Amino acid sequence: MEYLKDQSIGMHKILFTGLDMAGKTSIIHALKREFSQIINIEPTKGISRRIFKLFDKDISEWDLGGQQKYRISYIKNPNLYFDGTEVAIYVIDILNHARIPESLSYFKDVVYQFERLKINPPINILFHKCDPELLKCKPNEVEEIITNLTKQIKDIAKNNKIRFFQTSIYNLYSLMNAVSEILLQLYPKTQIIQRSIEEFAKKLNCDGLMIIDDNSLIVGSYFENKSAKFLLQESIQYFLTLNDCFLNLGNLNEDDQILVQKLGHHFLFKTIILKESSSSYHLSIIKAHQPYDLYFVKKELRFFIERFIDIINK
Ligand SMILES: Nc1nc2c(ncn2[C@@H]2O[C@H](COP(=O)(O)OP(=O)(O)OP(=O)(O)O)[C@@H](O)[C@H]2O)c(=O)[nH]1
Ligand SMILES: [Mg+2]
Repeated sequence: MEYLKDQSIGMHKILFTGLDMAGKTSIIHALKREFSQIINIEPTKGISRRIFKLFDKDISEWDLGGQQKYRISYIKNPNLYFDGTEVAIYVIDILNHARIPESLSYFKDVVYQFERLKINPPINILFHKCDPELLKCKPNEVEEIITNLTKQIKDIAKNNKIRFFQTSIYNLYSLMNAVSEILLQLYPKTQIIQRSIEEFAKKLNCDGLMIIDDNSLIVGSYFENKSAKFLLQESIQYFLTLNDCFLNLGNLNEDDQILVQKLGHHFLFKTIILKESSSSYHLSIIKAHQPYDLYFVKKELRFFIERFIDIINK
């Protein structure tokens, strides 16, 4: 375990914690779009750690298995597990009413460990398993649970910076949105990036544009109106999975793109691979008018992405 700790030096440490069965590992798999792994998911034994890049920074993601025996050992050795946390993500299964008191009690323990270690990471609560079907059938019930929980969590967290999100693995966008907002807090350049995305979207005269990285994180977006926002958010997971499906069938060609005409809009989905860093970014664009412009934006897209990388690396 000391070995793991030493390796994390110089990286941003993100901690996923919560009770067993809350859905932590499923969230991580969903963001990697490893849906087949979710079906056969096993409880995490101890901790599972992964290192990935967000822009030019290494993120060390710690997924703490939530079974009671592990929770006891984390609390006994807080400096081994909680120390160095820069961002905490606490996952609560809102479907399991019976275990909510237990989850709040463990949350209290976690907050106490941060205090003991004299660290003050922003805490992000995921009210998880807010499945689309559930929100449709029982919106009031869900709202009541969440309002109650929010109040109790704020009481426990006292002065900690805390944010709340509603998520479900059945709504990939909810995870992409939550985890990107959480991680982008680490990047002071986010606002500059956002401005350059807005400028580019206006130049293309499009109604909406989203840029997504390899880990399904939204690095920036622009929406001209509510309907463009809704359509891009609802369709993004299908574009990403369709793109994965084609990647499994063969290598990506520079000219490859997915174009869809539906609901009076034109959608363009394109992956740009940066050879220098071997990372890739996905662009999703929606446009209601002059759709044929989309066929001629290849050069502009590449130019924009290169500029965007320059901003990140400066
Ligand atoms: N309905 C619903 N079920 C989910 C969701 N996310 C995860 N699950 C299910 O919740 C169960 C537990 O998921 P895990 O990801 O293993 O939970 P965990 O928090 O990693 O559990 P530990 O590793 O034991 O700490 C699995 O059966 C998942 O299919 C969700 O958004 N909605
Ligand atoms: Mg797990």
